[in-house]
Amino acid sequence: MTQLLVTGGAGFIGSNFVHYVIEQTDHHVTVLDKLTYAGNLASLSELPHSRVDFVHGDVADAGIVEKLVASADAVVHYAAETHNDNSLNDPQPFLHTNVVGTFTLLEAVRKYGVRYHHISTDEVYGDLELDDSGRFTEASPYNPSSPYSSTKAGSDLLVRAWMRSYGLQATISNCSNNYGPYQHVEKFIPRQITNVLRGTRPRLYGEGLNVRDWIHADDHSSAVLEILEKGRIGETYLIGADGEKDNKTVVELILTIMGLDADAYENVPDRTGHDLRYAIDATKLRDELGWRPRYPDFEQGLAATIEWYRDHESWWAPAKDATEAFYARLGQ
Ligand code: NAD
Ligand code: TDX
Repeated sequence: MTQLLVTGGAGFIGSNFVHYVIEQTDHHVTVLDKLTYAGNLASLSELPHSRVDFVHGDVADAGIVEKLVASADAVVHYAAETHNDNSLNDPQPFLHTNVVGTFTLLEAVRKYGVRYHHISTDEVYGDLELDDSGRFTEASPYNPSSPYSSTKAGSDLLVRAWMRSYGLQATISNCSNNYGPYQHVEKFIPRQITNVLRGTRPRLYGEGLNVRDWIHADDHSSAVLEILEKGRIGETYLIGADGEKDNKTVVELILTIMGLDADAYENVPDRTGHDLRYAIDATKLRDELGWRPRYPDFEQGLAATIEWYRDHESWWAPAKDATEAFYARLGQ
């Protein structure tokens, strides 16, 4: 049996990964999570206690991290501050968790010689023009735009340097925008779904022409497990499922699926420095590891996600008022 240490396992993608690992393998998982506003223990509550341990702590706390890494066979590092709008408002926690937290983990992994997988984002590559037919590849230059993406880029570069300088047994993945259950209501898709459930109109930044490349969180999890098990040490893999959509189309789909007029949304002021388009070329992952997404149909996945939020109001309602108060202060 493999002992996995999953940081940030009470967050959106981390908790989906823990569910996936428990269903698909016989591994034991220890979750290390600080339970910031984005962490929610309820996302793990249905999992068997015999297979999942929870440790409340900061990934930048070397004492806790060393103890947990020493008894792990592999570490998958999801913990991060993740919301661009928050990073524009207050970048400090992004530096602490994304940069110092990753550094702390890398030092422990180096000390105990443990296999490490680093979770990152396509945002490290900056953005593409709307009329550009190109997509990001593993060879794209780093060019992050926001405090969030620059700290993620910094953490990736730390991993690369630790691999080269200290021979760390590591891999990196950079994934596109995820959707699915357990995503915080501050993020685009859950915000609009829960707005509609509350009788409020969805909020589209600017004209809604910006493009995101959507992937179901379960497809992200299957790719990460594949890389952990079969990926070549020292390599970076891009993860994406050919799910490009502009934001206006996504809002219109949500409204239509929920039985409202497609234009029943508000245009609000745009995000500062708003990245135009992200798009992933996942050829390396597909060709080398034979990975394929299991949820390639975005509309179907979106409809299932809407149902999940409809059925789990007790999961999201506690965060909704504070989130909307934050956006109201920004005029968004
Ligand atoms: P999230 O904000 O939902 O969850 C982050 C989790 O990390 C929370 O449980 C939080 O409590 C925990 N955390 C924060 N600071 C911590 C600290 N100092 N110590 C320990 N735990 C801490 O994030 P998410 O959307 O699930 O993203 C997870 C990872 O995936 C991040 O590294 C992010 O950069 C990456 N990623 C996200 C997306 C996306 O679309 N959401 C896409 C690509 C990559
Ligand atoms: O109310 C909104 N209205 C709106 O139009 C919100 C919250 C967002 N948007 C737009 C901004 C983006 O173009 O929707 C798009 C998606 O926004 P977010 O959900 O904030 O995601 P994004 O900024 O694209 O970043 C996400 O994907 C990459 C994650 O939050 C990151 O953690 C990940 O690295």
